[in-house]
Amino acid sequence: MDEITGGEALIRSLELEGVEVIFGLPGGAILPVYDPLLDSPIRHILVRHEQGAGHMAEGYAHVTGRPGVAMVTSGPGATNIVTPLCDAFMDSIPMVVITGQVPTKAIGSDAFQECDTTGITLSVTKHNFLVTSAEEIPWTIRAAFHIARTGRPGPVLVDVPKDVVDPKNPNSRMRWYWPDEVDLPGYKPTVQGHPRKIQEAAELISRSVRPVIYAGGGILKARASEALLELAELTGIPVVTTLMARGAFPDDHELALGMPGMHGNYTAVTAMQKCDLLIALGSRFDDRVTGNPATFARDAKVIHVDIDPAELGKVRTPDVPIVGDCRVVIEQLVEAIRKMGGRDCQPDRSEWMATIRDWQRRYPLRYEPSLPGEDLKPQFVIEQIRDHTPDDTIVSVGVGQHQMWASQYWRFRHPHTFVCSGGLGTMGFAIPAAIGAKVGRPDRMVWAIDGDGCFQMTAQELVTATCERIPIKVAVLNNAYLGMVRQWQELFYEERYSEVYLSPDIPDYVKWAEAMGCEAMRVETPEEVGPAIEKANEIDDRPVVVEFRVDTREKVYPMVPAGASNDDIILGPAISKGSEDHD
Ligand SMILES: Cc1ncc(C[n+]2csc(CCOP(=O)(O)OP(=O)(O)O)c2C)c(N)n1
Repeated sequence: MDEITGGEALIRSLELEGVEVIFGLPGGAILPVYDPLLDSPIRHILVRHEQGAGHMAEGYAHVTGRPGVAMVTSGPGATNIVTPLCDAFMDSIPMVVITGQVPTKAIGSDAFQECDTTGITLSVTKHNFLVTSAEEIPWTIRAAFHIARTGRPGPVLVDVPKDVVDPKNPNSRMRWYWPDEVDLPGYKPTVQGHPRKIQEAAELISRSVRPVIYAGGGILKARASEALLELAELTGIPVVTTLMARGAFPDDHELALGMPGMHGNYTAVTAMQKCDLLIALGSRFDDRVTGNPATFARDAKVIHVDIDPAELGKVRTPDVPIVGDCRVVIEQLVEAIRKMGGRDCQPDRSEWMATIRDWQRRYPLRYEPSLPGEDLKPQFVIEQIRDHTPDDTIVSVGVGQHQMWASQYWRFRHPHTFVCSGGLGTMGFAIPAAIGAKVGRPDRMVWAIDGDGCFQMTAQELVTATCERIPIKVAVLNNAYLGMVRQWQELFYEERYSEVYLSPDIPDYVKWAEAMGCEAMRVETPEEVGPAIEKANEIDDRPVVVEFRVDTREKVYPMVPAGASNDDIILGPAISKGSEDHD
């Protein structure tokens, strides 16, 4: 058995876990781990801010399904990554974060760059570890990856005091071993659905005349898109895909209803309100989806499938709760329904589908196109990017109006093509997440669609992208405002615009992007949009930033105001007008 240092053991453990890339930034406490990294085949991407490392790891995990890995130093390095940890926790993204810590003996002494990292991150990680000896390292890393990727995926943090990895310290010597498996008493995620519950669910489905499948992010996490398609087609039940599930079901499928929720389309929102059975698959009844829960889907019985038992009954008591992996449970359901006669055992739902088709016809998503000489419409820009890029392009977004328009106006045909901060709603997510996604899927085209406010939060990671030759494309929708906040002030604060105006010209986005090594363009008219996108698509040796000057006044519709009932959905002028045209 060879004797090695804790630092070497840590890197070797990551290699054995199949890690191909680490996003990070070194510092004093983590130096002894950065040193053996020089001798490892693992690629390291040096970020400009630790928040970037965390979101890159998330983007990587989102598109590959493998845990993203980030490594940072103690104190400020660790606190800078708390936001991505919380983001990953809320969106169930598998991630392993390694943080340096001051030497064991200095812990608790207010040492330089000490902070209580495990304390701070306790509530935003699925689990965290403070390593206390070098021997623990292989087991801890193995356990961290196991916890991050099994059950409900999530972020796991491993805090490593400097002495247990420092070659100059005798505490770091250890005999290398690699545990075959990790046994974690009390941690045994339930994967199979209970057969009796599966049967109950199958029977309920086969009795309902107005069912809707409410597909959540868990479908993507469980790699259950194919199973979902099979269930929907077998039963003929329409599917709504939440913000976190966009891409889990193809938008061009006849059973696709699109996104529900605060900015969902009328049909998706209303079908959920009026259904008699809600089949919730890996969805968490987020308040942005339910609106006021007391009035949400009043007549519906609920089947709720989730790998995390804590989700069942959290917001709405299900009639049939099923704990299990979404893919496995859906396959079980399909089998049970087939045994009962498959399509033949489903009741006649033609009236329900006719009602849905009528809503779709009367209330499609709609915006007023700009007249010649008017400012660009952000929705138009998104449609153009959509139409000028390959079908399987990965889109990442920030948070705000542009995020909602992207979800509404993109047409998703493939799973894992929409990378979005849904739970925490983190501005500054788009660019680092796009970088991580491109590292994970270098074969795919990756566009970040960002707001001008969000862009200013993490744009410096474009320096990372240039230096590392990661050719992402960025569309900045410059509306000169913190647009989503402006929208709320306009609708709910009598147009009293408090602290939401950003200058349209400062910074100069083109110059800024060029200074970071990117190709950059500014687009102001509809005619320029398509050619600029085509040009951006052709550049593959560095990142590209296209600034689109868009209409400041444009709002996201439909909208269910926060806390209101989904029955009170506001259509907005363009959609209302469109619906009258049909009458
Ligand atoms: C880190 C962070 N701070 C504040 C917010 C609150 N917030 C939500 S959307 C938004 C405005 C985003 O503006 P911009 O990036 O320009 O996008 P737009 O809405 O104009 O498309 C703000 C401030 C947030 N989500 N995240």
